[in-house]
Amino acid sequence: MITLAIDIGGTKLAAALIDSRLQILARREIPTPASQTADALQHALRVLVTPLYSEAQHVAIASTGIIQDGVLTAINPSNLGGLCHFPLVEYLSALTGLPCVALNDAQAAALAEYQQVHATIRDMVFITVSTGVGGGVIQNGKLVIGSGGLSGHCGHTLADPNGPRCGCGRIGCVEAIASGRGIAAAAEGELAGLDARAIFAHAAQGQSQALALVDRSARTLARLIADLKALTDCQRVVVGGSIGLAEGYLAQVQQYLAQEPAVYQVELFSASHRSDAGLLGAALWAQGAMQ
Ligand code: ADP
Ligand code: BMX
Ligand code: ZN
Repeated sequence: MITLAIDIGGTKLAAALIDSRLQILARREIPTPASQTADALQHALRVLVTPLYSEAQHVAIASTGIIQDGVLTAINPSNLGGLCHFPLVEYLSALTGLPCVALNDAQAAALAEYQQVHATIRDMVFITVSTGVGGGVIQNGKLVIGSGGLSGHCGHTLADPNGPRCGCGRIGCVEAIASGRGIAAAAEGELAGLDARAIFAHAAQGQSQALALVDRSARTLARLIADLKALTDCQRVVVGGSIGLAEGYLAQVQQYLAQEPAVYQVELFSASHRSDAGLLGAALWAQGAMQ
């Protein structure tokens, strides 16, 4: 059984053919279109999956946004160029003629990462620090999705009541500060207009504003992790996304977490599947291995 797995993020769209042993047989990636229109996303998805889907027997989608009944509803539409709503399953099943399932990207990544841990770990949280900040919670060995699909959306918990307004409408969300977009939005002067990847490159060169922006993200993430420990009693937190995986970032988060009282300490790990966690988690979800 071959799965066509698709990962829809705010910055990139990835697709892969994955076999029942969770081996990736082929993989493609293109940028996410920065357009408010569903047409632009439809076109990009068509370009992405057309070379792959004839080899697959079903489709599994991990996508940014709240995913319910196969439909994407953005909690932060600005991460998708203003797009609020997209019927993922309807569009991709019509395009490919294959059965199709969908879940949130961070929830999917949590499933894939949880499969890697020892059975003594029953409670785990996955956090992606990427275009946004997303999360997936495993409690008592099971992924928690919630009746509305909102469970784990920890990027929209409060980091700073005096902070910037988040695209979700709240003031001072973790995402507005710690995410790639949050880092880029706070850049001024010579860093203004750069994306987070470029800001990390400046930080690696020792540029002081860039170092401060990365530091602010890492400190905010550490506080979020302490909150998540208090909420879920997680035994492990796994961090992914291009920012979460960036050189030195998790070590910085760890340093800030170490400053919190002992009860908030939890083991931190980088996503073992790196940027494939969402794709593999979607495939696992579709194959029913964890349901
Ligand atoms: P998506 O949000 O589409 O899942 P990513 O996980 O790649 O995609 O996250 C995209 C964000 O990560 C963007 O803000 C981008 O600028 C930033 N980014 C990409 N590569 C790096 C890198 N090597 N170091 C730091 N930030 C990066
Ligand atoms: C946002 C939200 C989450 C998502 C998270 C990470 C939207 C469109 N997305 O908080 O559902 O899990 O970003 O998404 O509202 P990514 O695009 O950074 O991977
Ligand atoms: Zn928010």
